[in-house]
Amino acid sequence: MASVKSYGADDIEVLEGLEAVRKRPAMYIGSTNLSGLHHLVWEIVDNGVDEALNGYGDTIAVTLHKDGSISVEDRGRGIPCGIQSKYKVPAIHLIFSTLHAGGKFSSKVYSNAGGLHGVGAAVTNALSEWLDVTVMRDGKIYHIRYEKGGKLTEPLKVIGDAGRKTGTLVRFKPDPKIFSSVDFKWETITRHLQESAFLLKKVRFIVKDERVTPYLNETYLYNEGLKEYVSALNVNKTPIGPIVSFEDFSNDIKMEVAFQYCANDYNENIYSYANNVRTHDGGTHETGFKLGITRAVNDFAEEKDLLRGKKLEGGDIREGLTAILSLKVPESLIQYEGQTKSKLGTPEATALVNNFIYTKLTYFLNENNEYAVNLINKCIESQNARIAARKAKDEARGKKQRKEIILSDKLTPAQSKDYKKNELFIVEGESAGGSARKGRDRLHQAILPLRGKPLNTDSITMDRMLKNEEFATIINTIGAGVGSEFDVNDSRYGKIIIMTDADTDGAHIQTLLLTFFYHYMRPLITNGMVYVAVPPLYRVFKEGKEQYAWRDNDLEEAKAKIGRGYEISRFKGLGEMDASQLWETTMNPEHRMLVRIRIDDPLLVETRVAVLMGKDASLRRKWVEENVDFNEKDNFEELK
Ligand code: 28G
Repeated sequence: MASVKSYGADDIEVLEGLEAVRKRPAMYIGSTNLSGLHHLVWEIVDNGVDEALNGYGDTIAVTLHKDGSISVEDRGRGIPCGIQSKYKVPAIHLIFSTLHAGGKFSSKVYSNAGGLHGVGAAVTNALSEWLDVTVMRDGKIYHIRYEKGGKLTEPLKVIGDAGRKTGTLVRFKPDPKIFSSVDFKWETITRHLQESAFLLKKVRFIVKDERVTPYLNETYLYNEGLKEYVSALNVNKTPIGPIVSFEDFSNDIKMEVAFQYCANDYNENIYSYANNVRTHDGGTHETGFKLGITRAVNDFAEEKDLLRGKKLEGGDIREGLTAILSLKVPESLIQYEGQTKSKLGTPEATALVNNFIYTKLTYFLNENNEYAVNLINKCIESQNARIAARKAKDEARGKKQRKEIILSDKLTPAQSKDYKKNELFIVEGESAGGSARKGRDRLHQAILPLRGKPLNTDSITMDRMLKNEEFATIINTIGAGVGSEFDVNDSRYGKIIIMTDADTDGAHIQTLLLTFFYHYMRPLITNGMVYVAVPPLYRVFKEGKEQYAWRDNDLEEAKAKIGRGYEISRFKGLGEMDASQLWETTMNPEHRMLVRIRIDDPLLVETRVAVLMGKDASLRRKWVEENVDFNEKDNFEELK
């Protein structure tokens, strides 16, 4: 069949562009670890999503193949394959071989601004062993192929008849020379696509994993969008009232919000987005949202005479709130604060969202009086709790002394009063607790052993949790309050380190503790103060010499270091290590490995709870294997 012209001098220039990407990949995709690897996928998916957003095609399908490649398919118009007039090469070739192709050639107003940098399909090509594109368009099937970091090996060619079908299929295999791991993570990909599906209602996302038997298969399609997102986030909670949603369009900015209140939740759970990218650190739109909601509730409550003078604070109104705020801002207006795209800076967003929420919520409260009165009573309860806590604290300060807390006799405290430097080890089992006590750094490390499994705090009230001895001890030990009264500045420890066996029971205990911290001391997590200690799996030794291995990869290295005639012991639990081994391998800041607990993905936290609390141990193991990535060096850096 007909080949579509060969390429001229421009092509060489183009290849030099991709060389730059291969030389400094992190500049384009943030890193060359798992996060960077998945970035390659988001770049391609985002193009398909853009096409769907423009109204062409309503399905995006992602498949993980056995050979380590991944394919993404859409049913849009198909990437244009004609010769581009300026560069005299097919448009499709420009898209896959020039940087910034997306911005330069497109005239679209809103863009699904992709991952961290939104750099386009050429970056994916540059960092792939090979990349194939098949396009159905104008009744034809076109194909083009690149190898070894974006070198054109099969020029654009018509390979068949498409009939009336249209769409684009991109399949690529990431280059193992670039990435520390080329193992795509099912969990990472499904969570990302599910998040996209919530934000882009009515677009169907299909994901398939052919690497495992039987194949894994998931479809995400949400006709109600953000409402369903809120509903998924609140699955394990006790909702008060319905999920409410508003949308509006003003000054070229599209604003959407969905929210719901829950009982027994002392946190505010606000997740904001700009052009379908999570704005982790909020920004002008989130500020506007908070202002609007505070104003609407206070004005309404005042008008109905429900407040007796004292106004509600924003925090009183946001306690127990789950909200998704999503803005579509035209490219010309979008601004971010700081280096990353995690904080929206667009100034006009504050007033726009403030007025949007104020107007819609005021109307809603007036139309739903019973809901409104309930909500305001809940806010007043939060307000009373806050005032009482503040008063107690002021009194304690007035006495000019830190309240001497009677510490549990289970705790072995640290000697130092330098709270920021102190570390609290919460240890699985009395016997490991004993070794930890003997082996620790007395100055800065405190040990709190746990007996058995902690209570699951996911679906119980705070009152019940407080009656639990184990948690009462933890709260008392940390000394910074609990729930809405928790104040991270009062924490007696700079690091809270969970130390369990490296098995499923250990993972379960970790989750139960993390669930507790997530619900009742969330600032500890958002401030990066909660860690999981990773004990080694193996000891490789020969008379006088020993090496530890934390993962299977390390084992080979350890064997090599010890040399011939080594012996290996496998640690099944912390209890098998004596005090000095435990210190050396797991507690000593010089050698230990810690995983800092982050909550990047709200849904992941909620589903993790569901998966890990469930009865299915294999699901649990799979989750731990996928999400606690022992190959991710960045999990461990600066975490000594
Ligand atoms: C399957 C995985 C990834 C895509 C399209 C469709 C068009 C397109 C893509 O245009 C820029 C804009 C117009 C020349 C646009 C088709 C207009 C008309 C498109 C994808 C330059 C590129 N017909 N579908 N790009 N054009 N899907 N999926 O990448 O002026 S990328």
